[in-house]
Amino acid sequence: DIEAALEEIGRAPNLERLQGLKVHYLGKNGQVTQAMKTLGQLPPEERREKGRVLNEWKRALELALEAREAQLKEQALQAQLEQEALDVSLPGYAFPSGGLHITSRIVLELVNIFRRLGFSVVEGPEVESEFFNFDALNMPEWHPARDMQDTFWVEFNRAAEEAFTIQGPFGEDVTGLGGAVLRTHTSGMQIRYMIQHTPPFRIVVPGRVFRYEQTDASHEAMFHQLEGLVVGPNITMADLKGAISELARGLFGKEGKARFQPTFFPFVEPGVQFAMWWPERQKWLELGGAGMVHPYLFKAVDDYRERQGLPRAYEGMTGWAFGMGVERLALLRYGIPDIRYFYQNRLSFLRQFRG
Ligand code: FA5
Repeated sequence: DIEAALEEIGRAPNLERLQGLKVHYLGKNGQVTQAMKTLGQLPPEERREKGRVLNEWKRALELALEAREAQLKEQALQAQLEQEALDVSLPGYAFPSGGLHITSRIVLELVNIFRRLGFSVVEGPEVESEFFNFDALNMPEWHPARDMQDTFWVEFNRAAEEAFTIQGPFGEDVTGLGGAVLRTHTSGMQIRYMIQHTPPFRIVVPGRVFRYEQTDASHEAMFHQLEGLVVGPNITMADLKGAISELARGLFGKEGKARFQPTFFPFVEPGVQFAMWWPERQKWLELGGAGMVHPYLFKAVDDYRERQGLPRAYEGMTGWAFGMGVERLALLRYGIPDIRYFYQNRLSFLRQFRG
């Protein structure tokens, strides 16, 4: 009964049921399909007449199925739209989001100032050979200046950590060059970089350093430094003053300026400590040490290069270097009362400096 079939299709409550009806009438074993298969057994007259009717039914059923399917889909869409309607007046959810640590932000700020001045940014290892951290920087074992940097010594359990080696600038094993330390400053990278490159160049080296300190409000056992190194044929102390002054302006605006006072580090001659003028508070901030690269370093670097089969590259060169405390700058600039807040990971502190 075609009328009943069409009506049933028109009332199909959902797509699943509609699919069932489609199979029932038009599927491989469906009623219409089956009926068409029997046509062959009829006499020609009847066959033509019945064939025409069956084809009409088939077409009618197909149209009805299509129409109902479109209807059902439209209904489903409407229902979905209603359900998912967006109430734009509802307050939103606050998603917890992370932020950069205050140290990372200051490091990025510093590094970006130097990038604008044409410096490259490089990093070095935190577990360092005694040779790069001290000896090559003109601080032999007996040198009193080693006391300035109370040191964490690292002892390898050779049996358990056979695989651990300290690698030199070319990946060579330098574990044998004295003991191993947690680097006490980023200055060791001066040596590593010079061995690996030929002047002229300008680099800054941000990094974590470690000292066996009695901690207090301005001293941590782990903190960060930014090292700078410029080497070339005619580099002078005036260039150093210029770069540090530019850093001061980058940090504190055009009223920023720098002050040098003589001091001693074994790896520079002459050596200075430098401070920056903080216009807002009208005071000087002591930030780090600097000076002209000591000729001893050039010699140590060239000797090392020669041992590696490389030509000497530093005769006739001059250069300057500086090293500054990253947390120290943050302490002063933000008026943070105690450096130990930095790494206690208290959110109440960290959130105040979220970037
Ligand atoms: C040095 O470490 C030298 N390598 C700096 C240098 C580099 C001089 C290149 C000349 C040429 P010093 O020990 O003074 O120097 O440390 C540099 C800065 O690190 C200090 O000015 C201070 O800002 C910071 N600093 C030192 N000790 C600590 C500490 N325990 N906690 C936090 N910051 C520190």
